[in-house]
Amino acid sequence: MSKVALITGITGQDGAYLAEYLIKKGYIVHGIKRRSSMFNTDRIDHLYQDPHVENRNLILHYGDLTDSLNLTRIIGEIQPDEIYNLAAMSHVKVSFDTPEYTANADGLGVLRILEAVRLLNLIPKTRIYQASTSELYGLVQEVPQKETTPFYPRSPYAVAKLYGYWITVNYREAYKMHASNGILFNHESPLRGETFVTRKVTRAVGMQKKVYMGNLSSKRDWGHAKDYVRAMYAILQQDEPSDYVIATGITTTIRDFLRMAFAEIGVEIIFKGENVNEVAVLNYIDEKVFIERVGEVYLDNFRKRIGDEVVGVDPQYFRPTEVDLLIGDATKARTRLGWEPKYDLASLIEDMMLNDIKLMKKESYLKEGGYEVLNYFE
Ligand code: NDP
Ligand code: GDR
Repeated sequence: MSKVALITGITGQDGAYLAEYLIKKGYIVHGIKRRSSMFNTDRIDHLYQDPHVENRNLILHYGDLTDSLNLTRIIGEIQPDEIYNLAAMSHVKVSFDTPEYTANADGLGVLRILEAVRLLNLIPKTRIYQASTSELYGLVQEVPQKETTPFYPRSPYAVAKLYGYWITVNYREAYKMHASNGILFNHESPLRGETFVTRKVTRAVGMQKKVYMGNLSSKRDWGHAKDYVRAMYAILQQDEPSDYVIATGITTTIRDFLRMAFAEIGVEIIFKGENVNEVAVLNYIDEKVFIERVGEVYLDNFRKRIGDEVVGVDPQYFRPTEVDLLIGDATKARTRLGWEPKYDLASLIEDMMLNDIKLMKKESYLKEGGYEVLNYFE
């Protein structure tokens, strides 16, 4: 008998990787997707199966974390062995604009899942993974951050996630639920949403004449989402539920991420100025690397840009309260789960850049009716 998993947030970055990972392990995967006026399943279209296919291993349900009746019905119908609660309004900056909705989805949404499992008498059967976050550490009280580090959330998103974290712990202790938190540090991939900093940068490197950024000095511990979904699965395979930090243990500034992303196509940038007046100027092109990565056809136009400002700062991207430094200590995950990341930051950036270069070429090709566009990198 195949195990049955339910993934909320299956249309997101992590949901897509996790669905693929579980299907490969022989699971029947159910996912909750939101109704939208356009298709919103791009990330999982390669896994999609027509409802008329027999013995499907991917089944999607309409739903929303703000709708407890809907969640309870779905969980009751499918009786999952494992629930991965990944759905959330996951953008920290946007949570300052939509704080009430964020609290509802990211905070109370967790409670709705836990309560559904309890009311449906599924506690002995269903294990629950809650997508907690390094944002809980916020104004960090200890460096590096580990499971015992006190929390100090710094955004409506993080405060909502704090509720999600503690209600998961509370249900575990009160009702002996197999409910665990993965405290995951930032993880990225070619599937990362376009407005998170890493993807914004990897898309912009070739596409935009100048990209405007927020705080260039903040530091993040970035891993690859593919590695991090392996940890989610491992957490639910443990006999005892518990909470785990998942991180690489290396932290890097946004500024250095930009340098590394440009270097992927052989371009050196130099930062000048300070605060809102800081810019990065295109200083040098290693033509061999550029041709190898991007193609000779784009080189002439790119050469003309030497000396141009390619990065600027726009305060609209600053956050009212910022998280300056995150660096995680994943010793517990390493020792108990045997979890190790396979990607480092360089290989993560390479993966993202190769993918975005491919996308750019495809888009430029399509835009111009099938003719190669020489000015794409202008
Ligand atoms: P994404 O933003 O890529 O995906 C979020 C998913 O949640 C999407 O499927 C989205 O649907 C869905 N969703 C949003 N609101 C609701 C709602 N009200 N009801 C149902 N579904 C909803 O996030 P990630 O994949 O990057 O992250 C997964 C989880 O892990 C999130 O909870 C996030 O907060 C958390 N996390 C992420 C980290 C990271 O670095 N990526 C680190 C630590 C924690 P739609 O596609 O329709 O928008
Ligand atoms: P974060 O990710 O807030 O850590 O939350 P994000 O990539 O948005 O920001 C990381 C850091 O980069 C700085 N920054 C910018 N960020 C964005 N988005 N756009 C910019 O132009 C920009 N310039 C600088 C930010 O200020 C910040 O310091 C992510 C989400 O996936 C959460 O859901 C998850 O919980 C945490 O990671 C761990």
